[in-house]
Amino acid sequence: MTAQSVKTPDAPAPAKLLEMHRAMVLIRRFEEAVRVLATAGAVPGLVHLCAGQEATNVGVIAALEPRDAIASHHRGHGHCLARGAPVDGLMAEILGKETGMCGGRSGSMHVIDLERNNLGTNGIVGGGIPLAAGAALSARARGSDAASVCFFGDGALNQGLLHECMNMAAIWKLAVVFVCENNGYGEFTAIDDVTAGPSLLARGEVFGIPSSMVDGMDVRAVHEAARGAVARARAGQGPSFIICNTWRFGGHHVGDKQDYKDDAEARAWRARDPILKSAAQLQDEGHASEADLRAVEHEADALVKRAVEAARAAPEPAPQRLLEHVHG
Ligand SMILES: Cc1ncc(C[n+]2csc(CCOP(=O)(O)OP(=O)(O)O)c2C)c(N)n1
Repeated sequence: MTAQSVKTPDAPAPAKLLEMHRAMVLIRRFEEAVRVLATAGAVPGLVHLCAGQEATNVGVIAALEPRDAIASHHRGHGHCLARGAPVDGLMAEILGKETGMCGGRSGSMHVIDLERNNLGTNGIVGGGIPLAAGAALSARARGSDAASVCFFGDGALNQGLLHECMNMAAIWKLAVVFVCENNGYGEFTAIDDVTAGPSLLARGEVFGIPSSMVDGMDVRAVHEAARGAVARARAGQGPSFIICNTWRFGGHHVGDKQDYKDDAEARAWRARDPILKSAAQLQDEGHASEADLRAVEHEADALVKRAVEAARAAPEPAPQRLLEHVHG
């Protein structure tokens, strides 16, 4: 079977499009609440928000089955939510509370949700890449057709880990989808200032990995690319590389003043808000009325409000239990 002969599954039905929209709205509202909490000093440590990047989170994860694995990065709340993490548990985890998904031990950057095959958010740039490659190798050994996805930022394009894992995944035809969420910056530095070579896609092409670039502000475009890549992975055709061009609406972390960003460019990206685009498409196509879309927002607001209240009221892990789960 050639790489071209795997058919991309059919386009999503209206119910799925609405589900993807709902997931993006939930992420946006969740991140806004985290921003407010972090600004008020309620979140221990640095927190990196993914508002603006919802289409890349949701478009890819909506192409997966429960048996597939994901590995996220430091800007990973959206991946967790898109994968079905409980809103209450995630919020409490970010606030370091005992009721959090990981008992308040992981915080924002190391949330692990094995129940949903989420190998975790990750504070190491590129750290999720070998985890996803390992999950694909494990699936092969178990005779499963499960695929795995690693998400990473453009900053990871220059990490040795990526190149090593791409090479190995290509040689062994591992069922991995490498997803770069290219938001143009690594911390406070524009990607063009630190990235050599004529083309970002060449990072995958040099290993013979089918590589494509999509509009990361368009959930449907991302979803289509991901469906194709997952289909290839399941068919035993090996890895794919997708670069989603996107934009983080906020700073590198909450509190970053973003002096390094050009205002006009930021405005232009904001005008391409993936949620506004999805809402307009759903309305134009008659899949959702304005009232339906409003209801989606209210539902997200209610979930997030409840999660914030519960997380704020929850206890911190008791000091005498802090050494639980520590191995060594
Ligand atoms: C191996 C490693 N090097 C450096 C850092 C410090 N660091 C944290 S986030 C970051 C930038 C990452 O940029 P990118 O991958 O583009 O993701 P973005 O923050 O833009 O989403 C850096 C350098 C780190 N956490 N891990």
